[in-house]
Amino acid sequence: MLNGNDNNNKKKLFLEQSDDAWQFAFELVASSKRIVLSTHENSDCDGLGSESALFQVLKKLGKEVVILNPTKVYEDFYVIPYMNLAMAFDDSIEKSLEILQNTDLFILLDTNHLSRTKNMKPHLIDYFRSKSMSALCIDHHLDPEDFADVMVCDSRMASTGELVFSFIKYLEKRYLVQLLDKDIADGENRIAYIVITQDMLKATSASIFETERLFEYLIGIRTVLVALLFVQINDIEFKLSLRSKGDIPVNFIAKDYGGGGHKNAAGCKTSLPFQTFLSEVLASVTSLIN
Ligand SMILES: [Mn+2]
Repeated sequence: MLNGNDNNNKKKLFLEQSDDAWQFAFELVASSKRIVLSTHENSDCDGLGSESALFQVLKKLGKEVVILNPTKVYEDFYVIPYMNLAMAFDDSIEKSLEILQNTDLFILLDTNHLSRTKNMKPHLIDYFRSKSMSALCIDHHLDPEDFADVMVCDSRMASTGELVFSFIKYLEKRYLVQLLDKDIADGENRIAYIVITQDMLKATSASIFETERLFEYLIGIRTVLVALLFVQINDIEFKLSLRSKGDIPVNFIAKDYGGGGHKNAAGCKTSLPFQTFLSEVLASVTSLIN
């Protein structure tokens, strides 16, 4: 639900989460390089857990991310990953201001009132006014104050963590769609493939194991009959995983390269030049489904 109640119509306040809401939030993230995550003073598990999750995802997307809270994280919360890296504004005001000056996007979690950012508040207002940084607020409390460019404040949710989880799922989908736009292979979108290089794995600190999850999205596309995932495993070798729907026996293609598997799920490895391998496999899959 969109309540465009700002004069310049630029601020978006959503009182219920939706793809529409997350799309605006995604656009803020996509156009920002340096991001600060924050939550309310005397932070709790919901705010800190939300920071921890977003910190990890945004880092993987290549962003420079700093967790900067109004007050110190209580040491018992250091069990939440990366909370030992959290800075407290009150403990290092000069350094904090230096960071905020160079921030593109400020994400406030688990509160929808700037007064809960305590001593950071007047500085934040200045930065928002001068448009030196954008703001995104994700929260689940009632009566949001309309201060951020995009606010997703869904009070139906029991926690901010749930909202952050939905947002991360949305980010995953959006970033994958960007890949797919380039890589859907045949005119009728019956074959979809993704190529993951060593450089991509390094840039995102992702493991080969994590790439397997991409299949869910590829084979989940309505028109796709065969999904292929090419992963570069070292300087000379590529691994190919294949999935298919219905009666399409992709294990026959894997067999051609010394691999194997089941009718609907198979795999193989090759040290052929990648472009040769790709063309051969696409030709084989095309003849298999025709
Ligand atoms: Mn909460």
